[in-house]
Amino acid sequence: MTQPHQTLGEFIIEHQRAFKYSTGELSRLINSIRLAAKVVNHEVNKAGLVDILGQHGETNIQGEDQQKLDVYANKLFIETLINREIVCGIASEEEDSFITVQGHNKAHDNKYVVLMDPLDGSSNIDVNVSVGTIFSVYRRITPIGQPVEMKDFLQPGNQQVAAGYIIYGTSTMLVYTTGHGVNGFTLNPAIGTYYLSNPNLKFPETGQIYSINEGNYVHFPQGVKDYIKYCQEEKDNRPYTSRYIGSLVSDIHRNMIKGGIYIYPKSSKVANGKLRLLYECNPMAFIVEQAGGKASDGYRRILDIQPTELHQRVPFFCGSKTMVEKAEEFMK
Ligand code: AHM
Ligand code: MG
Repeated sequence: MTQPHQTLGEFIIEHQRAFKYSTGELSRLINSIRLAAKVVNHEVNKAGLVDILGQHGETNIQGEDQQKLDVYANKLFIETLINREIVCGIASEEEDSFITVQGHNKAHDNKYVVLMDPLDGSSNIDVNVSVGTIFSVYRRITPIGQPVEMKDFLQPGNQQVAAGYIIYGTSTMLVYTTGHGVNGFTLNPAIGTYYLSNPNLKFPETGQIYSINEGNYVHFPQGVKDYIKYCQEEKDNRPYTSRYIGSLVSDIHRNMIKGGIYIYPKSSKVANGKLRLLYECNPMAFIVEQAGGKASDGYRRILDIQPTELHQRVPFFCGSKTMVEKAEEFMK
C-alpha cells in the first residue's frame, strides 16, 4: 500500500515484492534512472549560471542542432546504465544507432533494453522553460547471452514493461508506470530524495485545454484544422483554452493533471509529424493509457504500431479520452 510521505526508494522496494518473479533488475534500472536524473537536474538548474548554454556545434541524426545539455544528459544516462550493468542495450534519440551493453563477464546476460530521449524540448533551456527526460523499457527478444539486435528495439509499444518521464520544472518530478497505474514523485532538492506526491495519476475523462503548434495551421490536414475550429467554437463547454509550451513532457504533464489534448499532427511540411515513435510517443502513450487517457496517430492506437526504424516519426494525438476520440472523428 502506498504510504503518505513515501520515498521513491521505499516505493520501488515495496512494489518489487509485489512482482512474484521479479529478480530486482527492473527496480535497479529505475533506481539508476532516478539517480542520473538527479545529476541532470542539477546541471539543468544551473544552466543559467554557468557557461553550459548554447550550441555544442554538432548535429544529431535528425539534422537538428544539439545543445550542450542534450549531449551532457545523453552521456550521463548512458554511462549510468552501462556502469551498473543492468541493461543489455540502449537506444537514444541522440545516437545514430543502438548501443550494445555487455555485463562484467562480457556475457550479454541482462534482459532489458532502454530507449530514451535524454533531454526533450532542449530548445527551451536557454529561455528557462521546463524540459524533460523520457524513457521506455522492453524485455529483449533475442536470447540472453547474445548481443542485442535491432529487433530488440523495434518492438511495438504494447510490449513495454516500464516507461516514464522526468520533468525539470518549477520542481523536478519523476513519473513512471510499470503497467500498474502511474505514480509521480517530486524531488526535494535539499536532500536529494523523491517523495510520492501524485499517487495513481489519472487523466480527467475530458478537459478544456488543447495543445498544438497553431503556427503551422496552414500546413495541417483538413481534419486537424476542423478540430481546432471545433475547440474554438462558442458552444457547450467551449471554447477551450489553448496552451502550448513546446516541451512535450510539460504539455502532457499539465494536460494529465488538468485534462486536455496534445496534438503534433503530420503536415504538408512534415509527412509524419515531428515526434519519434520509440523515444517520445510510445513511452508517453503507455503512461497516458495507464492513467486512463488515450494516444493515437489520429487513426490507430500508438502502442500497436509496429516500428520499422529506430528514429521513426509518427503523428501524435494524446490526452483525455473523449477529447482524443473527438479529434479522431474529425480525422476520418
Ligand atoms: P526535440 O526532441 O528536438 O526537443 O523536439 C521535441 C519537441 C517536443 O518536446 C515538443 O512537443 C515539440 O518538439 C515542439 O515542436 P514545435 O516547435 O515544432 O512545435
Ligand atoms: Mg525529443
